[in-house]
Amino acid sequence: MTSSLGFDRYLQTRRAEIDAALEAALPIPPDCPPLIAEAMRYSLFAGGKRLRPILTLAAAEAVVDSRHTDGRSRDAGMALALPAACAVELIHTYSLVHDDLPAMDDDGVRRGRATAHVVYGEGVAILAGDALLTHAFVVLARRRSDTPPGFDQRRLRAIARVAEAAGAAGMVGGQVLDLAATGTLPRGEDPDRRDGSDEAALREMHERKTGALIAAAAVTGTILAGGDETAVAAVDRYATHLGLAFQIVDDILDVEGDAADLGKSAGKDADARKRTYPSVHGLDRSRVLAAEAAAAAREALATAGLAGRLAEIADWVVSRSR
Ligand code: GRG
Repeated sequence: MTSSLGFDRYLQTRRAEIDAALEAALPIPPDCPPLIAEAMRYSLFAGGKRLRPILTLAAAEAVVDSRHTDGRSRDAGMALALPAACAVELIHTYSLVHDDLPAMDDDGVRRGRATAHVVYGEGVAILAGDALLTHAFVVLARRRSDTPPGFDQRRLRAIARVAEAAGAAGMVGGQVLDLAATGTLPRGEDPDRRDGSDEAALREMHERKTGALIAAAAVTGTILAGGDETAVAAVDRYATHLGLAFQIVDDILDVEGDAADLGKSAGKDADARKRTYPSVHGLDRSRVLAAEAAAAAREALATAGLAGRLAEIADWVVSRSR
């Protein structure tokens, strides 16, 4: 039972649960070569916040709690969301491994340790990212014997949502916009180089690059736990605002944060002359925008009568220092 815990303890409990599920879900030799198993674990268990899988579980929890079920049904409902929690963290970790490559952001530190390509070389780092991404769908699609009747429909819907969020319409598309915006692509007149308003371009890039997976994390938890369409729509709105708040804070932390706290290099956005919330709006206005987005996230929950930890997660996202 996690409903009576303080928020920090709640996060710790959820992280332990997610880490145990990830550990159990990862391939091990002889099912795969030892090196790829090691490289996948290296980046996955490097101390990430686990925001996305925590969102998945918190959304599932909000759904099961809205039904006022007994403890056993509550735990069973939550367990249905655990594969999606693992899947979004696997995909998120893959994106970090690839983002840090010399061909992209070329970063040497992530989650407080040397990046995967520094330790394993570029080839293995690319393959570890590929394997993390692919394995996410193994975990999501795997059938368990104890799932309720009709669950396959929910599972398919969750798979489609996660795939869309990770692909060309979501994270991959956002990363392309990011590369195009820094002007580093070989083509002079790139169609993805946006000349319109800075604000609209910035928003689109973030909605795709980080917002889509954050929204998918929360929505799949809602779907798998059996939430109705009102709950799914409300959580979708909540997580879309939350994703924006998260990204604004990420941009602020890149200016003001401490590299040791962040576990990655700070000041990279300014060095790369990237368009960010502080560069477009200034720091003070960016803080106001983050707070407004978090408030809008909380309001979205109220419309569906969803309680639980999602509102506290919105507060955490804007008050975090890493
Ligand atoms: C390579 C397809 C591909 C995509 C990369 C998400 C992404 C796209 C790149 C990450 C670069 C970056 C720093 C984006 C800003 C927001 C972000 C995703 C920060 C890292 O997420 P956290 O703070 O990290 O949740 P932890 O380590 O705590 O999980």
